[in-house]
Amino acid sequence: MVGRSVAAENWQPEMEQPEMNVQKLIETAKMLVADNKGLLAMDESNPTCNKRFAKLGIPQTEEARRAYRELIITTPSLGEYISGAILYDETIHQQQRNGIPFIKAIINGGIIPGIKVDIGAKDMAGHPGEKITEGLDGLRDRLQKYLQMGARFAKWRAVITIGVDIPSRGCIEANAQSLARYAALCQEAGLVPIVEPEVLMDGVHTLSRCSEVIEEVLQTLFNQLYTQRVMLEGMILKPNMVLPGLTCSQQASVDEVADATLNRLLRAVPAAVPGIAFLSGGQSAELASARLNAMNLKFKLRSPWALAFSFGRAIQQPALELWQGQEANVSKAQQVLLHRAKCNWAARRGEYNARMEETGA
Ligand code: 5MM
Repeated sequence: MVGRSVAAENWQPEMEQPEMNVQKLIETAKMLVADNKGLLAMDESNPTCNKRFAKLGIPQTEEARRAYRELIITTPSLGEYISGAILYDETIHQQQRNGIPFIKAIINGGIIPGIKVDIGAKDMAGHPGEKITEGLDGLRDRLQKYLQMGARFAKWRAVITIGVDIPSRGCIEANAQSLARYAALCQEAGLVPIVEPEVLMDGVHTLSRCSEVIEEVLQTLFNQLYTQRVMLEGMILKPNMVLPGLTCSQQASVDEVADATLNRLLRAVPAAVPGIAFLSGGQSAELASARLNAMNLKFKLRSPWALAFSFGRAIQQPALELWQGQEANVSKAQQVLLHRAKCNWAARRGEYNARMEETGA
């Protein structure tokens, strides 16, 4: 495992890559986790977005996806609780009905635009039941294009599955190396990389099995980030919380999840990383807020990094269910979306509680 200070001391950006604006990367990374705000993941690929629409009987069309993303982006005061929004390629090219480009509206709302740049997790050759994320070919050019459009950070998601005899070393190492190569290319381009190694919740595994896997994944990942000369101060880690599998007979309390998550992260994540922005991974919106709250309550003083959020479903799902594709429901759905953003902002302060859900305040 790489020592914390070694990664920072070895970093000689001005000499090695003069064109890289190190200070800007560090500032952007800090801004993404500042003021108790967090990221809104609205980067569902078309197949994922369509699947969620289909479940609610919403048409799976480009116009429906555009209208839904307009609902999110035009939510009044969203920038008070959300620091950055992760977009999908289709979305970053779209505009509001009044012609204002989404990316301009996001920036005007005080939110930093980001972009998902992986092209998805595919079956991994020789590794039944495991995935490898693709998208490195041509990435340097795509990053330039997104930077010119106004994006200031990017995101890449690797998927690790827990099951019988998996994850394998081959899968963990290949995904860690891809994440590190993506992160190095992002920093070269001047974009802050959000590094997302997601260990899926699906399965019967216990909390302790999940803990072990996450620690191994993170140790491997930070070795690769070091090897690929990624500047830890200019990135954000987006991991999942340590949880028992969805079908495990022994579920865990909010405090147990907070303890298991932070104990493993403290072992594996260097202090130079400015922030950890958790994904929600299919947890209910309320549980994701409660668990984030517990982590901040119990560990804020001991944690070297900001403990933030980069939730997709745990912010969007209640609003999507209310919207149902109907123009008449836009304002109500926006209120619900803002409420979830505010709950997670409160959770970062350790001030989230069940009363917030009752009053909607
Ligand atoms: C794990 O998914 C990411 C976070 O969302 P949740 O909080 O809902 O778990 C999310 O950013 C994800 O990477 C995007 O939705 C893109 O996913 P797909 O599957 O469409 O590539």
